[in-house]
Amino acid sequence: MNNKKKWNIKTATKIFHQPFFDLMFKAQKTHRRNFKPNYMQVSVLLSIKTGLCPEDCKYCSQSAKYNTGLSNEKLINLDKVINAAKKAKKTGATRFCMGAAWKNPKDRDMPLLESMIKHVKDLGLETCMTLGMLNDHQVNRLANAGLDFYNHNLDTSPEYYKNIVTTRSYNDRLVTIEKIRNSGIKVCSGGILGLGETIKDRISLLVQLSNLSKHPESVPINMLVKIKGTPMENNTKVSSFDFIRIIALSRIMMPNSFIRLSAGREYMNDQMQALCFMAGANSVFYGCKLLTTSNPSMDRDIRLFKKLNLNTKNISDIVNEKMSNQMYYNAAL
Ligand code: SAM
Ligand code: DTB
Ligand code: SF4
Repeated sequence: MNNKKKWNIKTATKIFHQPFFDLMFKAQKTHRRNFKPNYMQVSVLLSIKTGLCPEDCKYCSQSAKYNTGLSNEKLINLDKVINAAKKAKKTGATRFCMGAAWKNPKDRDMPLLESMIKHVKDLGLETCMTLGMLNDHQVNRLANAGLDFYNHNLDTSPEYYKNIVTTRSYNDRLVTIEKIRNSGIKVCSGGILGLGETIKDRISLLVQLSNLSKHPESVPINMLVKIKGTPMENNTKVSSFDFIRIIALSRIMMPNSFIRLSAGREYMNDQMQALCFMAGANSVFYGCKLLTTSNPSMDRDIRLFKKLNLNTKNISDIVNEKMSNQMYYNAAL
């Protein structure tokens, strides 16, 4: 990851527009050189503080600027987090991601956040948090508590960003990502497709991500989930093939990163998801809820993983022919 190639829009655009099967072949070859081809990393997501966010991200159900009908919730207590993490562990997830609708955490919240990290790690899960912008002191505290990953997305190109968020700048995001990188916490950073951006903006986002000081270990690619009440509620749907091409290009540009097929999977059929996996996506959020919106049910995902013979680290231990759906659900609940 350190001897990485420097990417520019011209070269990346040429690859993006290759004939579809040539692009898929190149992405699959890159994937097989760097990863086990039939392995899927699974993370479970939990919202630890919901709604009333002071930022104005035009796609988000949680911004206080839009009337989305969301029920807001203050920072939840430790027991709720531990219980959710135990359930996640039972279902075979290997990483537990905790998200808060904040511009930045307050110092008074840090002790609770640190306890959440410690307790979740004690269950044998990797930890990830996404809490907004961080100062140096906060990054160090999270690193010392043992946080494994921090999610902080660039979302779109630097050129298009001001059309999506006005309460912070692209540079603010880059600064926080660099702080995380320097602290030793692994970086999770990606974007969303469907914000009204052009293909060039999507490629420019990947150029930004691939030219960070080190590639993010994890790159979530979200498909916009249209939220009623936000300025993006009537956005045009992204073409499926353009979406798959962006996954393939992400794999080629960041060959060692886990590419996560993130929000929007609920609206993708099995064939679309399989093409995304073939293009190099090797990570998903698992469980019927993302932060505030829904995700495919676990049994739908298990059926899909079985059809594709995909292994997750633990799921193959609990999902086998002898286990009835009811037993599986009991384990998952
Ligand atoms: N508040 C923190 C922040 O913005 O960094 C963390 C949570 S935020 C919900 C994490 C990411 O989820 C966003 O950067 C965005 O990429 C994605 N996201 C949020 N709402 C979405 C939506 N409606 N559709 C698709 N992705 C979404
Ligand atoms: C990311 O890129 N996608 C996740 C995670 N990082 C935190 C969040 C998706 C949120 C989808 C909308 C919702 O459920 O509110
Ligand atoms: Fe707040 Fe994050 Fe939603 Fe933006 S994406 S409004 S920062 S919760």
